[in-house]
Amino acid sequence: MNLNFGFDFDTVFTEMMESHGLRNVVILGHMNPDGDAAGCVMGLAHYIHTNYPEYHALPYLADTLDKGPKKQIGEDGVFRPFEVPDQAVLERGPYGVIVCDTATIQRIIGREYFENAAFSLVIDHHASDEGYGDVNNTFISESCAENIARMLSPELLKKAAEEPHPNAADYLYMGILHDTDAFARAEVSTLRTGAALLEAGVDHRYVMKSMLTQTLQDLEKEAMILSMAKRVFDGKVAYVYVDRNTAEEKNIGYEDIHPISGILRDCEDIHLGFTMYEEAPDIWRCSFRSDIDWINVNELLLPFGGGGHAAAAGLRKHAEDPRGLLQNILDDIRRLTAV
Ligand SMILES: [Mn+2]
Repeated sequence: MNLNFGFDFDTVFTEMMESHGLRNVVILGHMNPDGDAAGCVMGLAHYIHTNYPEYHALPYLADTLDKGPKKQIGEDGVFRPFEVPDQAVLERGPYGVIVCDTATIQRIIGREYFENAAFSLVIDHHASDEGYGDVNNTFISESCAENIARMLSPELLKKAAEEPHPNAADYLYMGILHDTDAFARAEVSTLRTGAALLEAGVDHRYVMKSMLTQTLQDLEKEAMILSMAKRVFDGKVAYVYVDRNTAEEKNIGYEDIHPISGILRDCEDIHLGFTMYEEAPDIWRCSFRSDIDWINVNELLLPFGGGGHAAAAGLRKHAEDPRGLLQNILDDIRRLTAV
């Protein structure tokens, strides 16, 4: 079965390394990495480590990573991606960089490594990707890990899947699980790629452990936050607004807020769920999840300086008048949907 879509990672990668005389490659993802970003970075690092021993892969991730993926990476027998890449290695000469799952240069964690690289390869799945990098392969899909799994050599991926868990195949499968909510959102290609990874040796139950991380206390906090939801436009839209005072008083961190917009959107009677969270004084992080045929949230947020995917997008904004920002967003929702 050929799952490739015309971009052959092995050819592009070896050409990038050989034509620039590179031996080291730094692999990066986006800030506050989710399972997909982490799965892509770690999956590629293991794939290169197993199949290209002549090259040195240096994965680097922010340690503000979600709890489940962080646990899986804690079991990694090869890489310590939360430590900055070995300077001694990088100072030996020019190196290449691969950036995964990151739509804009601004969102790269380890941006200085991207800027100082001799060559950059960007692999992404966001509609809002800027098209940066020397080679940019952006293909809109449910998860970046699916794109990567499809552009790798099936034989070499199989070989990498024979390594102890967690290996390249486990990590790519983890990326797909996290960005599709365990295949709740999937195209034919998503299920085919998942099946190919399982056939290569991924243990579904093992990787699922990176999804199931909530304690009873987490659920109780989630219920408390959900009880703060306001509904507008006949209840079709629901949002949670948390300013600094509320966050401190109720001990609500960004990791608590992060899943809320998706939970709201997944309600049968809600088409759009979003959250506004004051991360630092006047700095607002907003997360939007929608039914794709009701509103495109990438389009909604572009005028505000945010973006992402049609059904999942975000905005981080300095706002001295957050209530005004909220009102502007609600006005645009009305304009785009005629509610
Ligand atoms: Mn992603």
